Amino acid sequence: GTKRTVVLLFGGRSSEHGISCVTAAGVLRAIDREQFNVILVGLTKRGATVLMSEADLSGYELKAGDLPEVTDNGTRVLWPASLDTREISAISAEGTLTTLGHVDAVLPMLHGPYGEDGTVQGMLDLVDLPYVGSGVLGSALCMDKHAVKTVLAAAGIPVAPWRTITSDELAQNPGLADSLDEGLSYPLFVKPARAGSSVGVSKVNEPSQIAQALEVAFAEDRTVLIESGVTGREVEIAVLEGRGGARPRTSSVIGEIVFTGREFYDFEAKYLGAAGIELELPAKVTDAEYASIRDAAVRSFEVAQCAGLSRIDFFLTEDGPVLNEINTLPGFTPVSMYPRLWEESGLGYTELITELIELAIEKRPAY
Ligand code: G1L
Repeated sequence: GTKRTVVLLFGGRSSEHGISCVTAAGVLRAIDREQFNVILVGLTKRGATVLMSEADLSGYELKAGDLPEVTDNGTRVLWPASLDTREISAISAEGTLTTLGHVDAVLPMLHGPYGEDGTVQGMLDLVDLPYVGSGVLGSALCMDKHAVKTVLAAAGIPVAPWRTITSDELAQNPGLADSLDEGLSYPLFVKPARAGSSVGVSKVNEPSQIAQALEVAFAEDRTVLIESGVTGREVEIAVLEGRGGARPRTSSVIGEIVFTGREFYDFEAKYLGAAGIELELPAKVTDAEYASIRDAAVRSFEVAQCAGLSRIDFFLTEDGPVLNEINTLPGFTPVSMYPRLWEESGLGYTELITELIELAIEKRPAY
C-alpha cells in the first residue's frame, strides 16, 4: 500500500515529560519504516509544539534523576488550519515556513493533564487529525477517578467502595473529616481524583491519619476520593479495540504486580525496574479467573468509551475481579506491561504499533 505519515507527539506539561520522551524514542526505533514516515513533534513543559529531529531523540534514555526534556528550539509546528487538508507545517523564529506534508495519524504520547485527559484529543479533533487511542470523552472520563467509578458502578462493574469530597465541601464543613470513613473498611486509600502515577495517594491504617492524607491529596486536586482497601492480587490485562466494529480484544495472558518489599508501585519500580516489585507474566490465574477478568475488561473498555488501547488494572479477590483503574495511554516502552502482554500473546511491539495506527486510520479514513 501507500506509505503513511505519522506524528509522534511527546513531552508535554506533566510530571512524566521525560518518560514520554523516552517512550517516543522507543517507538521511533521500533516503528516499521517501510510503512510509515515519522514526524517528531515535541511539546515543551510550557506547552509549545516544536519540530524535533531523530538526532535529538537518539540521546533519550531512561535514567533516574536525569530524564530528557524537550526544549524550545525556536521552530513552532503549525497544525492544519483548514479541514480541507491534513498538511502540517513548521515556522522558524525567523519566520521561514516549511511544509512538513500530509499527516495520516498522530500518536499522542502524553501523560496526565494536557495529554491523556482529552485536551490534546480535543485539539486534534478540532484540526481533523486522526489519532491513536481514546477520544475526548473516554480520555477525560478515565482520568477522573470519581467520574469513571460512577459510570462503571452504574454498569455493574465491581469497583472498591468509595466516597468523594471536594476541598470546598470540607472548608464549609470541617467536621466532615471525622465521618469520611463511614461505610468503608480499613486500610483506606486517599487519592486525588485526577493525578496519575500514585502522586498524592496515601494509605491510611487508622482514623487519626485521615487529616494528613487529605492534605496530601488536596495538594494535587480539589476533588479527593476515600476508598476501601481491597484485598487481592494486582493483575493487569491489555485491551485493543476490535477491527471493523468488532468487540475489543484482550491479551491472552494477564500480568501481575508482585510486591516483594515495596509498598507502592512507584516511579522507580515502574520505569527503572528497581527492587521491591516484580512483574509476573503470564500471571498464574485459573481459566475461570481469566474469563472473568477478560469479560470485565471488555465491558469496561466499552462502558468507559475507550478506543484504540487501554490497560485495565484489577484486584483479583475471592469474589472475583474488582476494577482499580483504566489507563488509556499505558506505559509503552518495549519493556512496559502493555506491549509485553501483547508480545506474550503473539503480537510484537512493531506489529502492535502498526495495528494501533491502522485502527486510528480505519475510523477516520485518510484523504
Ligand atoms: F503508541 C501509542 F499507542 F500511541 C501509545 C503511545 C504512548 C500508547 C501509550 C503511550 N504512553 C505514553 O506515552 C506514556 C505512558 C509515556 C505517557 Cl501517557
